[in-house]
Amino acid sequence: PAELSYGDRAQLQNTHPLAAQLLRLMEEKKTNLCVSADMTGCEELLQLADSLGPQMCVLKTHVDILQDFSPAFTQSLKDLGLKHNFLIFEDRKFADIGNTVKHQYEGGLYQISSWSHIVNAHAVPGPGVVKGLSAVGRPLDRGCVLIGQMSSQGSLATGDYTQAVVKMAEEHSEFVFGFISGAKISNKPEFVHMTPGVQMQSGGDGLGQQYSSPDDVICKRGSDIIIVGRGILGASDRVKAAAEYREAGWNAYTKRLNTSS
Ligand code: UP6
Repeated sequence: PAELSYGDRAQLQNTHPLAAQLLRLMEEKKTNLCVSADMTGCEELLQLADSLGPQMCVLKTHVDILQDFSPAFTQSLKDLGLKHNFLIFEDRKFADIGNTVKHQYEGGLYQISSWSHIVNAHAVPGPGVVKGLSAVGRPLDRGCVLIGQMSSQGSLATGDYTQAVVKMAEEHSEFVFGFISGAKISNKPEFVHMTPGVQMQSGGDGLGQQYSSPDDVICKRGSDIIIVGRGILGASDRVKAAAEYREAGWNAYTKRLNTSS
């Protein structure tokens, strides 16, 4: 069957409202690039978000690596998200019992639920992790992606585990709208797949990371969003690099649409 466009999928009955917003903005901005803003300073991160804002659909953070975190930083980040029309994804990888993740999501120093549209979780603890996150996130119209596969060498998230993650997502689709995975792992078009471990050249980083190209990830393996960190952050001209990843990701998507019809 012909593949649905991002815009078509935004309109499906079963698409989570946040996924619909994301798919719509991807279609409008013509980008499936998520920038992984793995910086250690707030000002540097905000500058990056402002300069790359027009290129991306999602900005991904690791807020616990910032040396100078402050609540004012999250307000500025939210403002930039509105200015450039991107969503914010705190890559917290929650992996504890429901009651604990509830506190980790809502409270503490970072108050993640107050500024991050998207969070992710490991399915290892069982459905309680989703229920705990959902108790905080649903009233705020947030959404979650489950980690179905990982890009790192020797990952244990494979095979039956991955299938169990898909089932857990389907059973909690009021809050879970997609996956972190190397490939499309659910055939349901309302789910969004996001893939880290992307660079133009294949290879790795000496600490287990393994890279695939935008074309492999989006066109061959059927994922929806490329997550790129050092491929952009390590470039001498980050705006140019982001534009190149954006173009490569979008070309791979249009190629997939054209070959499926
Ligand atoms: N990430 C992975 N692989 C996964 C899940 N998450 O690399 O399976 C995250 C990392 C990092 C980013 O925590 O923030 O995606 C990848 O960065 P890179 O492009 O610089 O390798």
